Amino acid sequence: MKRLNVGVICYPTVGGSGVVATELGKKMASRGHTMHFIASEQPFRLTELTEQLQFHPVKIEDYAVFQYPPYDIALANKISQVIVQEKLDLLHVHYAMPHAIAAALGRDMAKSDIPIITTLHGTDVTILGAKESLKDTVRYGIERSTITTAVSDGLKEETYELIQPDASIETIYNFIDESIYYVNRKRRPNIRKEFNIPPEQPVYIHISNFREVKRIDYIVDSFACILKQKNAHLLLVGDGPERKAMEHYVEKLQITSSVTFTGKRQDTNDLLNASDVMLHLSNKEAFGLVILEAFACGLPVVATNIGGIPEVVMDGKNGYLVELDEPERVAQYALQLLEPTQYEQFSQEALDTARTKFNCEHIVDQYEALYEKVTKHV
Ligand code: GMT
Repeated sequence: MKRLNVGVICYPTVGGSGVVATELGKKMASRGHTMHFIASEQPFRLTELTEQLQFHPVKIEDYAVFQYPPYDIALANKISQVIVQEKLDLLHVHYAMPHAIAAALGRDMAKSDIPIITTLHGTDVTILGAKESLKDTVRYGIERSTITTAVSDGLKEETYELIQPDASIETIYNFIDESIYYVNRKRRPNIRKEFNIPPEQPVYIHISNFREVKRIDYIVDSFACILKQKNAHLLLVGDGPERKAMEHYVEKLQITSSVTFTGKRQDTNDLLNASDVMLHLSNKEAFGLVILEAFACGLPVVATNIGGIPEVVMDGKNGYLVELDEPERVAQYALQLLEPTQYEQFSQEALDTARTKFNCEHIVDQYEALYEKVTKHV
């Protein structure tokens, strides 16, 4: 297919949508396309810039009359400039708010009819799109896009329900680059030592941005139920608004010696390999990229039956699904999974899920086919 010049708009900081945008960009670059990332900072996973992977920073102007610096407008302005300067063939926007709207505006500013693909990632619809103050804006962003994709059928359905756009939405699942993950059954003695975890003690892990939707309190409650039956350790990896409150909660439950808040870590691969089971108990989740990362390291996952999660976690196969606020049941499954025969079976199924249903090259093919479709007449 023709090699394309693609403008990619995404959030540069830690977060699944930025990770997917960057990993997809890298894969597209390796297929010969030139990817132009347009963002406020260089996306954190975009560690190397090349001829095929370029970065265009958005400069945010402040001025005394502004109550808030207008990032969305500056982004649209940059998009307009990059469309012209780099002769872009298409824009791929990740996370509708405000990126889809800025893309539509930037395209108008450039007097261009360049196609826009918008990928919905989750809270752009389920939280922001659900607000009366933003719903029309999200709908506008979707309707002004040439094609809209969602990262799960669950998110697609929720978008139709909440936003009712006059547009069809296609599901393209998330992926991870399976080749960068590994399985190490020796369970990383260095990590266990760092956190004072005895060699044979089971380790549960949760990784997130510690926002309310991640329901860390539910994870802690479930872990407290596990502790009533078995000595174990909980690694809470990441940082965010809920962290302080959760540290206090763990103290209140008097389980501090069994719980480690690691903060943000780069070595999540090693942390996963030092662990046995992931707990992911969000009350909203369009996909749950971190679940795929756990699978790629052979970890089964106990997760909530919410949003797109049941499309990733197959109950009784690669993990277990639970409803909100049933910590006893989470504990029951989490302990059951440690039983060696069951563990091996679930672990193998988890690996297979990451490598087949969410196979990276297969998903990149689907995006590339969309790129080809929307640029056919360009
Ligand atoms: O969680 C968010 O609010 C933002 C977003 C992000 O940038 O991490 O997360 C969403 O996109 C991820 C990548 O597609 C999905 O794996 C997450 O499930 C989704 N988060 C939610 O729906 C809560």
